[in-house]
Amino acid sequence: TIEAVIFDLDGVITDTAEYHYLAWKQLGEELDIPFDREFNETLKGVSRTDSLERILILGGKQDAFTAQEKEALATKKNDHYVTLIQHISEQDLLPGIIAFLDEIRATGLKIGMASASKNALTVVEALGVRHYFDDIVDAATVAQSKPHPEVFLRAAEALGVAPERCIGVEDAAAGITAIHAAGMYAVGVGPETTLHEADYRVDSTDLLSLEQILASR
Ligand code: B16
Ligand code: MG
Repeated sequence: TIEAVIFDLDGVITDTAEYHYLAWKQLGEELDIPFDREFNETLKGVSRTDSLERILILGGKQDAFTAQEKEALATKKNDHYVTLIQHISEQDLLPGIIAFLDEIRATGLKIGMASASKNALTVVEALGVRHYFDDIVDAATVAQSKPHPEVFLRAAEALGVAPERCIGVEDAAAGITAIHAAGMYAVGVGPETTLHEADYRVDSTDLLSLEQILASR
């Protein structure tokens, strides 16, 4: 029996990807490494340090900076990102998310979060949905990035629910891999092309229904 649903944040509850994109793009321009939205897709669900590394590799500059300089660059991106997310409100919730959270609550399941973002708590509070979550794992304390299962396993542990009794909801391919590696049932939100490994998939968040997910198992 399923006892908990664990959510990814960016791309499932809200679309912070656009703000991450704007912040990385500005840093990329300063470093003379321009990139487009298509490249930005490869940064979804990827941690801050790993995202910077991918951008530097794109520009052939992975060896141009010391570890300390890279840390300063990542901080610069984050400062800009934090400024951009100041404006987040309930308006930024993806369609159908409140109804889905209410349905899960009404069924008596626990709700957790497995986000790679160190800003997850700030974003969830700004969206006005903090009260739905029984626990939110601080990504700052997670060592391994998705596709590694660590963040999902930590989320299940925090809820006190065995991984095989959890459903994970993700929009990124690396996230689906992480959910499976954690031994959970994977629900994908997005196109078949990227999420073909999901156990159950919907095109968009407004189509998420716990009843249908449970029936698909
Ligand atoms: P931060 P998720 C991920 O969030 C984003 O998809 C990814 O683009 C971002 O780099 C990562 O969080 C880290 O975010 O810099 O705020 O710690 O999809 O795992 O909710
Ligand atoms: Mg995501």
